[in-house]
Amino acid sequence: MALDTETFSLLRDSVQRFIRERLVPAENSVEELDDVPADVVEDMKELGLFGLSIPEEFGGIGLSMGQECEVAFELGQTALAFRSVAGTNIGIGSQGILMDGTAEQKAEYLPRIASGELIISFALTEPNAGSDAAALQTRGVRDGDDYLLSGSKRYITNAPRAGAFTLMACTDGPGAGGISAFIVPSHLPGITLGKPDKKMGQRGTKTCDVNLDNVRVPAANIIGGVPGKGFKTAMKVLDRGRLHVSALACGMAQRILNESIAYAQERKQFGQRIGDFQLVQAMLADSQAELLAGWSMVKAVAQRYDAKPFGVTDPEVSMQASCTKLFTTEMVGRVADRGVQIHGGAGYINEYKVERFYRDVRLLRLYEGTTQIQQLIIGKHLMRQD
Ligand code: COS
Repeated sequence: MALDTETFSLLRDSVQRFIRERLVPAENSVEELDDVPADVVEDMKELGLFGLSIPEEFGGIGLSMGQECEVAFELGQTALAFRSVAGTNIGIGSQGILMDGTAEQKAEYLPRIASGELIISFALTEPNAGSDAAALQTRGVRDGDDYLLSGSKRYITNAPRAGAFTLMACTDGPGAGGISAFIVPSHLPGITLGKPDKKMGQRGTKTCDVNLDNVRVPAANIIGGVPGKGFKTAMKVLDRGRLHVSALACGMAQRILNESIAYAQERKQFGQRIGDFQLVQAMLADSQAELLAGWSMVKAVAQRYDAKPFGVTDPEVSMQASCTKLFTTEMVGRVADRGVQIHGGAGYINEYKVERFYRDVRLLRLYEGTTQIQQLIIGKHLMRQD
C-alpha cells in the first residue's frame, strides 16, 4: 500500500503549508488553553490526517509506512498536541483492526476512523501493567454471546475524545496467550473516565484513566473474532507505532535545531552573534549530525517495514524498529537539551518554544515502550541468534 509519488508530494506540500499557516500560529493558544481548538481539528479532518494509514477502500489515504513517517516528520515540527489528536486514529487505535480485524469490523469502523468522525484510543496500559504488558488485570468473562469486561486502563491517550477503544483484556487465563483485543464503544454502560492527567508537557494532549465495571461487549467485537490473539495484535501495532514515534522525534529535533540556529544568529554577546562562537557551533553540529543519523534510520527501517507482507511480523524488522525508537527519542532529548543551552536563560522561560519542546519530547522516551524496553527487545533478539 502506497500513494503514487506525485500525489504524495502534493499531500506533503499541503501538510507543510497547513503546519506553517495554521498550526505553528496556534501553538501558543494550545499551550494556554491546554486543548486543540475545534476548528483546527476540523481542518485536520479535511486534510485527511486522520486517515493517513488507512487504505483508500476504507476512505483513508493509504500511505506506506515510509510515507507515513515523512508526514509524521512534518507533524513533529510543531506542538506535538496537534498530531496527538489524530495520532491514535493513524496508529495504535486503528492498526490492530486493519491488521487482524474481520472484514465486518474493518467495514464498520475504519471509514469512520479515517474521516475522524470516530476517535479511537488504544487501551493497553494499566495501573499494574505498563512495561510488563502481558500482566494485565482487566478481565473479560464470557457470558453467552458477550463478554463482561472489568478493570482499569491508565494514561489512555485521547480517552476523553474517544468514541471507541481498542482494548486489551485477559479472557483466557494469565499471560500473553490469554489476552484478547476488543473494540469497545465508549458509550457502553459501566465505562467511566478518570480525571484528566496533569502532565509535565504536551499540553493540549488528552489522557486519563478508563474504568470498566462489568461492561457488556459482544464477543463479535474481539478483533479477528478469535480470543487469545490480542497480545500479538498489540505488539504488531506497537512495532509500527514505534517507527511513527521515531519520525515524530526527528521532526521535533529539526524544529528545535531551527529554533536554535535562529537564536544563535540573532543573539549577540561579547560583541558578536553567539552562533559565531565555536562552542555554540559545536552544539549545533552535534544536533545536526545526530538528527541526520536518526532520520536515516527511520527511512531505512520504514522501507524494510514496507517490504514485508502487511500485518506479518518479521522479528528482524521489529528489532530494528526498537533500535530506531531507542536512538531517535534519546537523540531528540539531547537536541532539546542543547537547544535550551544555546538559548541560555531564555531557554528556561516559557515564552520561548524550546522550553516547551524540552518538556514535550520527554514523553517520547516513555510511551510506546520505554528506552529500556527497546533495549530488552533488541538484546533478546540478538541472544536468539545462532
Ligand atoms: N509481533 C508479534 N508477536 C510478538 C511480538 C511482535 N513484535 N513481540 C512478541 N510477540 C509474541 C511472541 O512471539 C510470543 O508469542 P508465542 O507465545 O507464540 O511465542 C508472545 O508475543 C509473547 O512474547 P514475549 O514472551 O516476548 O512477551 P513478554 O511478556 O516477555 O513481553 C515485551 C515482551 C517486553 C516486548 C512487551 O511486554 C512490551 O513490548 N512491553 C512494552 C509495552 C509498551 O510498549 N507499552 C506502551 C503502552 S502503549 S502507549
